[in-house]
Formats: sequence, structure tokens, C-alpha cells
Amino acid sequence: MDALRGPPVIPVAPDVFLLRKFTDTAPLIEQIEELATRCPFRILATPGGKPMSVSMINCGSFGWHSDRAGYRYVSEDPLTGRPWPQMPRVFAELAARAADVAGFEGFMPDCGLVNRYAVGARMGSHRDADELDFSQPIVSVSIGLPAIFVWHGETRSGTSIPVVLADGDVMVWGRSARLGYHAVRAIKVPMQPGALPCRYNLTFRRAR
Ligand code: MD3
Ligand code: FE
Repeated sequence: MDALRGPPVIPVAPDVFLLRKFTDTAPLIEQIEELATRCPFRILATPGGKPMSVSMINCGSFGWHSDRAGYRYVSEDPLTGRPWPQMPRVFAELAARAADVAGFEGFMPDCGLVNRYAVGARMGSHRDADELDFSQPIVSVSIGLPAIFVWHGETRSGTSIPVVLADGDVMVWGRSARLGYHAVRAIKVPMQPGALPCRYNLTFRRAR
């Protein structure tokens, strides 16, 4: 870490950048817990009807949702019928700052998806393609238990680049990587008993 140049930006693949220990996560956990009081974590079903293993909530103008009708962004929480909670300022500022450091200036997310992974939860290979404007990057923040993230790139099961994502790590991807396939391997039982028994991932998108 060099105080004059700022934290290092690690290129993982073309247009995929890793910012290690970019943020303190205690204030983020506080905000997630506050959000969860107004918008309960829920397990969504895939369009095929199977439950996902990750629990989710959203904040911001739009939220990502899935059910038998398909994957889509919605401006009200289908569970409560109310608008999603506002995006906390600390979330929006963190997303913009991380995008900026990675070379994507002016990023203003309108969706903050919060994924919660219990031990054993995983996310299969997919790409994020429900947004309107693929010239916008995506920013993701890892909190709590570490995960092995796998970058596949152009094809669902192509070359895999595994990356350990730990508490405070931020990933930013866009341009040629924007529609790349990626996955998260099952979260392992922690070696040391830690404070947080799960992993959260904040994913900031521009949905519209
Ligand atoms: C994609 N979440 O919510 S974000 C998702 O950790 C999602 O919860 C994962 O995929 C999670 O849709 C992964 C981390 C990430 C990092 C780099 C990427 C996703 C990426 C590079 C290209 C494409
Ligand atoms: Fe994704």
C-alpha cells in the first residue's frame, strides 16, 4: 500500500479489476442490518422454479428479482409491495469511488443488490445481462467470510480464473468483460470462529 499512489488495482483479466482491502466493512454491515429490518432477506426461485442457495435483498431505485416469470429489475419489492429502501449514501459513494479508481469514471448505480451466503451457499456460472446499458460497469464488494470467485469469461464453462475474495475486497468489471460468465464456489466452514458467520456481497449496477 502506497499512501501517495493509493491502493493497488490488480488486473484479473482484461477489463476485470480487483481492489484488495479497499474498504472497511463495519459501516457496511451496519447498513445491511438496517436495510434488512425494512426488506427481509429472501430466497428467490429461478424461472425453472428451483430455490437459489443465496438470500437477497435490494436497495436503490431498482431491485433485481427472479421468479417463474423470469429475471428482471422491478421498482417495488414484490414481497412487500413497497419501493426498495433507498441506497445508503455510504454504498453509493463507495461504488463510485471504486469504479473511478478502476478507470470507470462517473458511475452512479441505481441498484444495490445484497447477496447473503450462508456456509455451503454458492452461485452457479451466469452472466449479468438484465441491465439496459452494457457500457456501464458493475462494482462488487465482499464482506465477511471469504469466497472463491471464478471468472470464466466468454463461455459458461470456459477457462476459469479463480480469485479468493476476502472481507473488504472490491471487484470492478466492464467494457469487454461486462457480459463475462462468472461463479462463486460454495462457502466453506471458517477455520477460525469469526464474528460474521456468513458472506455478504454488495453488487452495484446501473439497471436502467
Ligand atoms: C462478473 N455475485 O450477484 S460478484 C451476482 O460474489 C454475482 O455474490 C457474485 O455474480 C457474488 O450476479 C459475484 C463478483 C464479480 C467479480 C468480478 C466479475 C463478478 C464479476 C467480473 C466479471 C463479471
Ligand atoms: Fe453475477
